[in-house]
Amino acid sequence: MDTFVPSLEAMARAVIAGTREVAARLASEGLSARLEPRDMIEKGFVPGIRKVGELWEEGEYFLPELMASAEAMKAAMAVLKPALEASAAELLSLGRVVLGTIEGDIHDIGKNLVGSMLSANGFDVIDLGADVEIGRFIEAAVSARADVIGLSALLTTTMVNQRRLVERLEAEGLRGSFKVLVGGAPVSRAWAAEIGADGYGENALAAVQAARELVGRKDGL
Ligand code: B1M
Repeated sequence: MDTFVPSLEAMARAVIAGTREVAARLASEGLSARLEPRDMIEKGFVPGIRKVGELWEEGEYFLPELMASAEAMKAAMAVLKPALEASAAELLSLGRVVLGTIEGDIHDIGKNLVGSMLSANGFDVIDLGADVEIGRFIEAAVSARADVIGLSALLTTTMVNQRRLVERLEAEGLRGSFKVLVGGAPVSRAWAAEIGADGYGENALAAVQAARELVGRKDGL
């Protein structure tokens, strides 16, 4: 019997429609059909949630639709994450990243994607979740002897907390102990430079590339 191969467009549509069961089923059918988890995420589910953002900006979608779509995206990610991580299981750890969405900000879809991609590429990721207090990032980084602190921010009102974390590291004499990687929709390379962060990732793959460079630099390579 032929294996059913779900389309990337159907994945995007499931997120736009906010149907979590359909999104999870398509992800699982995609795995059975040996589609690459990375392709399903980047070419299927992510374009869906981006479209949702446009519909929200155009006033077509309201908070309930936004939340349903976010849940559908998460349901698909929950199915795909183990497969992404399994492909990294044989890699030696490249370094340890303490990751989270910054204080005041509950958006976690992009952060989760960054975490999954980092894990899939051989980083040890300690995910603190969303709306994480600045002090908690620092405590976790110290106790885990992290190489990188990764900060996601989706709001113009919360990206300023990325700067506060860098300042706090300086005040506590810890600035040299960790590399700070920042990202999120309102964040730019210019912002990263302005606040004295060490790295910036425009998307999840760029975050992996930046983290690699940061770990390499730290070892003096
Ligand atoms: Co919110 N929201 N939201 N929201 N939401 C945005 C961000 C917004 C741009 C929508 C808009 O108005 N156009 C807007 C922010 C405006 C601004 O600040 N300029 C907004 C707003 C206003 C709000 C509320 C204030 C709404 C309200 O309550 N009135 C509220 C905030 C609550 C809070 O945080 N305190 C809110 C709430 C929500 C939901 C809960 C409904 C839901 C989040 C669910 C969840 O995450 N669990 C939600 C959603 C889904 C969005 C949009 C539609 C989509 C965000 C998303 O998941 N994108 C968003 C509109 C948009 O972005 N166009 C919007 C997909 C994701 C894969 O992309 O997160 O950008 P992204 O991550 C990318 C890159 O940015 C990068 O890599 C990722 C993968 O490619 N990246 C990193 C991210 N983190 C990184 C870290 C790195 C490196 C790269 O290094 C560590």
